[in-house]
Amino acid sequence: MSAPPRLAPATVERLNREVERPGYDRDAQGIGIVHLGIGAFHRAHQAVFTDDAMAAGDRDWGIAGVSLRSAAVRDSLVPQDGLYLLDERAPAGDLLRLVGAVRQVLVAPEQPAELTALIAAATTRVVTLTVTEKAYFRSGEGIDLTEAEAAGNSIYAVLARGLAERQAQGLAGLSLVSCDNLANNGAVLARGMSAWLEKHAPALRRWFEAECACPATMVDRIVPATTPADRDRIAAAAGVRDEAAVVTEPFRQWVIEDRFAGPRPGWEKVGAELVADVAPFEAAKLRMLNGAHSALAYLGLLAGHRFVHQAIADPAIAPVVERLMRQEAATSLTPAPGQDLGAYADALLARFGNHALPHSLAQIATDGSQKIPQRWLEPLAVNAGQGRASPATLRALAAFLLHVRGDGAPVNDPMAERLAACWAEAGRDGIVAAVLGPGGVLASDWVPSEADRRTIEAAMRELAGS
Ligand code: CS2
Repeated sequence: MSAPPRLAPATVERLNREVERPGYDRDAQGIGIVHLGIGAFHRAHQAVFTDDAMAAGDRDWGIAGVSLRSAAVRDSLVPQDGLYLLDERAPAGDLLRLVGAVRQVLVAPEQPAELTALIAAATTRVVTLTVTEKAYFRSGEGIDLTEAEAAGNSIYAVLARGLAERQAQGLAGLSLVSCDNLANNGAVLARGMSAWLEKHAPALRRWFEAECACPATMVDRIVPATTPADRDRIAAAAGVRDEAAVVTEPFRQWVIEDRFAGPRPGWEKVGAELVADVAPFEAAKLRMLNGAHSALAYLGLLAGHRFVHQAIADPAIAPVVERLMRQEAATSLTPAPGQDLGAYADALLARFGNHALPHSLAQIATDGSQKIPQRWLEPLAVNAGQGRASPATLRALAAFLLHVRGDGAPVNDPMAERLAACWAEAGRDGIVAAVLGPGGVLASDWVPSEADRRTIEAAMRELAGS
């Protein structure tokens, strides 16, 4: 049998019949959204909601996707004219669909002028972002301008160039929609943008604050990195070869603050929830889902597991993760009316157990220093303030500290060197204070008590087997 042809508009007719197709005339749609950070998560989440919104009748919300650094996604998507397959994997079977929403892909360092022109186009009304936690350069309540400036194509520099052009042309402002896993992601982006503009273009800062909006969002869909084996399996099932295919779970959720600067796709017609206040949903997701994920990652890697579904099946790990979700994360939250945190924990456990979707623990363990503050340290501070112990979260912290010492998988973290230096200087007796104490690398509102320090040290001894 000959190899399947490469996915492209001309080969769409070769797709097997069961693959779902975009329910709209793709060639008739203009671009309305610029997306920064066109990785797998965006392609499995916001692009799918937008694809559905266009199928439901909304027009001209095609997406121009931007990579801030690497050319890999552009190189896989452009030969396919932006088309890719989404493989929704469940124990009961797979659902394959072709997504048509992405119309253009750019690499920021290679095409700065085109990127500015796209952000400044009159037809662009929304910019969405999935750039990961570290790309915001958070520092306390603000941003670290020096670090952001050193980064070259930071989100702030890229957006500022496009916004300046819009202002110069007398165009309307934009809605800038952060879809990263940060508490108050809209406010983080707005504050960072204001700080950047205050230094680099003060008049543009006033225009930005008056004309643009940064709604907060909670995004949720588990999207493991696509593997070569996934691409082979999808080619066999679809009948065409897709170098940009994405694998995910059936579940998806998007809660969006209903505060836009102008028009937006009708995402609420296709399952998104437009609400006045995202905070209770964002906090529950960060502390329960992502908090449990990070605990599974560090405890699981130390125990020799590779995937989430294996770690959650380990009788030494599952009770810790359940306790973290139900008795530590959930107790730190103030649920919105109707928000059932017990049912949420049940649903999360079922999603973690999806063995049809192997989700690498090493992927989740990446950038822990950027994730742990909102996932673990904020709930620890709330619980400590209310006199509640958090032994499961402390055990997870012990596993994180061992991980950054190098006990398990390779450490992939912008603070890896600083954390390794803490271990070298402080050793096991001083590591808790050096990382988590006042002035420590991850200093936060939560200051470990003496009892917390002893609990973490005992857990480290136990987990390291010494
Ligand atoms: C994960 C998230 O890699 C991680 O840190 O916890 O990417 C998680 O899979 C998503 O937030 C789920 O919506």
